[in-house]
Amino acid sequence: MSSLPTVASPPANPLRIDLVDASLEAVLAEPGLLAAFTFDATPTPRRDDARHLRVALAPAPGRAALECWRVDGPVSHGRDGDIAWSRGGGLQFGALELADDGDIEAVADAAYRRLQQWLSRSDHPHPLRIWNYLDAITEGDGDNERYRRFCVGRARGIGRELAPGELPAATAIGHPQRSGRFQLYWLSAQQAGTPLENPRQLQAWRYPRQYGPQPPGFARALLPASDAMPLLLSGTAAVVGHASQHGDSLEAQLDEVLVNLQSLIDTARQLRPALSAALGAGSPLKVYVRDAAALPQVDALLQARLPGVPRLLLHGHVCRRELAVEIDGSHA
Ligand code: 3EB
Repeated sequence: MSSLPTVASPPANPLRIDLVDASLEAVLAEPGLLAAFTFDATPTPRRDDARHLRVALAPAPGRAALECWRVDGPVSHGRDGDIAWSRGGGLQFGALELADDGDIEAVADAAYRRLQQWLSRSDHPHPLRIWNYLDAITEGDGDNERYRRFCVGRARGIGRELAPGELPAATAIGHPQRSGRFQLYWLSAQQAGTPLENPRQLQAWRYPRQYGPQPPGFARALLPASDAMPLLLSGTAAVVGHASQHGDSLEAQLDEVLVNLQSLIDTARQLRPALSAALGAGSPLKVYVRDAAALPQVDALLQARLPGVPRLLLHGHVCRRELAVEIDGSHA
């Protein structure tokens, strides 16, 4: 019996996501820099480099906050009307910000219509990961709550029902301070990935009517086609089944979130056993905390639970009033 030689081919879609302590100017000078994010409560939009996005969320005091996405270059970038984009390594970053005059349903409809149109004409047509940041996310009662209106507009803008196998991973978080803007950004790829669900949670697209007329269309995580890319974790809160847990305890919510994240890693490892078995140095997390005064407590709890895991703490509102904390990130 002769053994076949193994051919080492370069990874098709390598992406590295890191939280770094560096200057924005230094990272924008790197040839393989796909996107850089800074976090700042009241940023003014800047138009000097399409790869730089200022997210309107304040970081925990005293923390330098810079998130970088890097590919094996080269990267090109530019603007196409209201969309800022960059592409390289089989991946594409895009960002769209629309003025939000208060009708978030109409704003989300317009934004997703534009996104769908843009992706459909793109050679990177598969959205892997989408972030949504909007003002006053839990303002309004019942079906008039802005997050629920956002879900209605998002679904209408997409214009067709997505099959479970095409759902991207996503985050939807509220700006604690009114910015007057809806911020939407995404990572898309030439190759589609595999959306994953969490066995501890009901699929969000199957949420019952009590959460609004339009269930949110996202997958709990997404495994990109290339095994050189990390698992992409959606915004994860203390939801089990469809119900919020531990409304009276931030600490218990945080622990439930960590169980949910571990469950997603376990699920992903059934498909990709080479993924690390637990959150670690290759798992940068963004931690959204509703109450700014609780940021030091959450920081201390995470330092104790996950000392080696890079984290960025942000003041952000979760889309259900009773939820105090949500975490998203990636896992290599
Ligand atoms: C949840 O589990 C929390 O509407 O795109 C998390 C991630 C949440 C994405 C979205 C909402 C979204 O339902 C909320």
